[in-house]
Amino acid sequence: MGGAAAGVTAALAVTLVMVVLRDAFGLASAPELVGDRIASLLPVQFFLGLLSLVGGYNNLKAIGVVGVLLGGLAAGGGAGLVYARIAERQHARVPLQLQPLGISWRAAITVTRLALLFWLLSVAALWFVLPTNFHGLPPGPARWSSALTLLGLCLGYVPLLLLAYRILVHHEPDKEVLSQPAALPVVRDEGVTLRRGLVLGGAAAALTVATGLQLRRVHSRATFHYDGTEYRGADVQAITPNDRFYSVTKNIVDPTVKEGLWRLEITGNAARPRSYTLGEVRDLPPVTQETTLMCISNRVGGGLMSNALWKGVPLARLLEAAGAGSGVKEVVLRSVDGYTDTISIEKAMDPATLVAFEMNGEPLPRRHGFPARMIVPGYFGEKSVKWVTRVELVDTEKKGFYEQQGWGPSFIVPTRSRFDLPDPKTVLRAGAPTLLKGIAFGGDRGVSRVEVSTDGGGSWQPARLDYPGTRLTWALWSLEWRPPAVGEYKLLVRAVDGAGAPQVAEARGTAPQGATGYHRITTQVTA
Ligand SMILES: Nc1nc2c(c(=O)[nH]1)N[C@H]1C(S)=C(S)[C@@H](COP(=O)(O)O)O[C@H]1N2
Ligand SMILES: [Mo]
Repeated sequence: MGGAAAGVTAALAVTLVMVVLRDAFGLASAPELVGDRIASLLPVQFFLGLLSLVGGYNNLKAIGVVGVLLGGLAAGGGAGLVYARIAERQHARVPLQLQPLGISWRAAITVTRLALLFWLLSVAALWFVLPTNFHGLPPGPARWSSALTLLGLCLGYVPLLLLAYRILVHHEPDKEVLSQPAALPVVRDEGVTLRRGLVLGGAAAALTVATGLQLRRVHSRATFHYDGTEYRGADVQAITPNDRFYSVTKNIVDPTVKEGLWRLEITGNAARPRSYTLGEVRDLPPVTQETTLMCISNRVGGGLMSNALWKGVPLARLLEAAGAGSGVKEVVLRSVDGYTDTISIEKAMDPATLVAFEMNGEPLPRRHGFPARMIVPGYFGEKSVKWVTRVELVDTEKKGFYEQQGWGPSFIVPTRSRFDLPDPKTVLRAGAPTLLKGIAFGGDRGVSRVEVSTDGGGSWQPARLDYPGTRLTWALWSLEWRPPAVGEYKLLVRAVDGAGAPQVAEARGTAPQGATGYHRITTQVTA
């Protein structure tokens, strides 16, 4: 019992240090690393099942954090038990007060070995996610600093355990004992034990409170408040304001990149690999390009899509400067948050594929990838890696964060359209003009036509393109409609892309290649 209590207390202290390091230096914490590692191992259907079971990504993230923190405390308690066991056994033979500092060094060595083993196993298990640093340290140093942080936390646990155990179970050396060690009673004064128990309990409570306060601070900056933000409804504009742009992130707390630490590395199979500072990227001749992004998990009619004006540098320029090798098939895009995704070298060389550093005339907001993100038109949003820090040219086919779960293999956005008006909840009047409007998006193929049906798909009439958009953006459409009579109406919308290909009518779910089908709403019309 004493061993477990001491172990949990020591693990609490380690947890507090971990949270402080995460906050102060962006050093990835165990829950983040473990969460990312496990996430990419989950098959997509299982992942989606989990999401609906726990009620969304936010809950899954929160459960993951709590689970890993509790797991750490349990591991700490377990190691404390091992320590106490060995210490007590040793004490029966050679009283602890005869050991230097009253500590069972044999037990300490065993626990140190356990801690090192735990660290080695962690580093092996987490190797692929170790290149993560939320302040923007490049992947190489990020990997080593993550590994060293874990080492520090594992080894730091040991002296904390020794201290906690010694506070709880102290064998007072006295002259008598020293002269006749064999006569030493193992049993301790109960009053003393209680007092010592209270001291340790107080320390544990204080650590819990301190950790809780620290976690609350972290929570105020967490992605829970905005992950899954949608942009839809009556007031949708052609260009989405930055603070309303949809948001999807794997992170619990998004990166806060320090400009000075951040680099953009072009590595891999290249004649002239190179690392750019933010200033150097900004000094290259920029392009400004309007592009719509949409998440693969955006359901038909959903608002996980937005449109912005991005300023940045075509990735092709950086790759040309680096001299991509002839065998290169793909580029791996890596973010400071450990997220990765891939695009073919052809897509990477497409002049519309950008490393963007401005969004609607402002530096990228933190949650949208400051200081730089990829913009990969025509593909689902996950390819548009935020906080990008490395572009690696590879000769083989690699899989990105979500791709490993089994999403894809195609990430090309299918054409889709949506109603933003009428709101299905409002009741329309027969004979009164009412505005139908919405968006249509054809990936990087543009939108040439939008049609609306008010009779469940029996007949179709063309809508007006109020904002035709560009090849890379959505279009805004509208249509004035006078419901002819009282009743229930089934409204449908469909689009034709810029190449003349009609939107796919067949309904399919978001996994694994994005949803298709027509958006349909039912409205009530009264007299
Ligand atoms: N580094 C990083 N990039 C990322 C993600 C992420 O979690 N980490 N999420 C991706 C997903 S799934 C989507 S849909 C888009 C969302 O970009 P936004 O939040 O700027 O709208 O970012 C993509 N890029
Ligand atoms: Mo996404």
